[in-house]
Amino acid sequence: MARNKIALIGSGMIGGTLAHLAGLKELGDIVLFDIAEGTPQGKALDISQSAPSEGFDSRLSGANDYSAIEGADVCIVTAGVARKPGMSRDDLLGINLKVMEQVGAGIKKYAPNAFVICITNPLDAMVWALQKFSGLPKNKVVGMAGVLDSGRFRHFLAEEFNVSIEDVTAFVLGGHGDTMVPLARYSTVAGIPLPDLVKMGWTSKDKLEEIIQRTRDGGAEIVGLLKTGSAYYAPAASAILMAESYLKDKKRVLPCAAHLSGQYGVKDMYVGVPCIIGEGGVERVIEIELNKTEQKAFDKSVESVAGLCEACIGIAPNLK
Ligand code: A3D
Repeated sequence: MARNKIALIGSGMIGGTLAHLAGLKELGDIVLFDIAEGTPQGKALDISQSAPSEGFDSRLSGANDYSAIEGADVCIVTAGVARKPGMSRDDLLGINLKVMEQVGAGIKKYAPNAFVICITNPLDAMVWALQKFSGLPKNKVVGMAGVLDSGRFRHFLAEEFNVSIEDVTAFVLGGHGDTMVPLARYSTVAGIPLPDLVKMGWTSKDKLEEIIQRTRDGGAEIVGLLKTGSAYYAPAASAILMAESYLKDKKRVLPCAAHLSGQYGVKDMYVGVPCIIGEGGVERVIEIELNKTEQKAFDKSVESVAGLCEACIGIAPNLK
């Protein structure tokens, strides 16, 4: 049986971490691609040399030519520029849109049957542009953000309640970061919703608000600490979870930036919603009923994503 092939487009901080995790989990053979000469080759060699200690048999290689990704089952895209202190995700739009055009052409030519996970920021607009540039089916192109945002939320909640991270679930909707919509009533500790935990005196409403705001600002907090780049361990782990669900047809229910064609009243945009990820890619978008406050926050988030897509069309009119 042939091994799966995983192509990592962009071999920077997240790309390298993705390669390491994909190797550790033996998800398949791994190709690192980048325009920077030597970077993907160097990382592939370094990680290959960790295999004897870790005991994995994935084959890793690095390349500067798109032909190396030929026949990939999964492509994870991190190519582009990351945030520096003081930059918003949206500041990256112009530069990274051009990168998505090249990446989309490369995937279209060499890996048209792949499941594509985009991580490049500003996420919701870049994944939308990448689907259009690549021409791949909409259910096979998805953005990673919700798994990371909900992961951050879960981490802060587990700390607040002093319980295992495994027993904390979190539900987030909407765009990545600032306009993320956490749904407290669907976020739980072992099935007990957060509003009930407030009633039970486990935390206060104010503290919960503080945690939600810290989750929204989670990326900026790390950018501020690192000073030279943005988060990479948790973003990589989040995308690997999505890739694994596809490759193993696990049908995990994960919050992803998925293409909406009417769900939640949104048409032809990528927004964070709960999805089932299996062998068919995004097999189902789960539509839940929102209350008034949640709907308002979701609409605001959609509005901000729409603004980014408009800005993309301003730069690349062929996206329309
Ligand atoms: P970084 O370490 O700079 O890696 C980016 C890599 O892309 C570099 O190695 C570049 O050489 C390469 N690159 C640049 N242009 C091209 C091109 N045209 N073709 C191929 N490769 C190219 O960044 P990173 O790995 O830390 O972050 C990558 C992206 O992920 C950035 O846009 C971040 O903003 C984004 N990011 C998203 C999240 C989400 O949750 C959505 C979280 C963290 C980072």
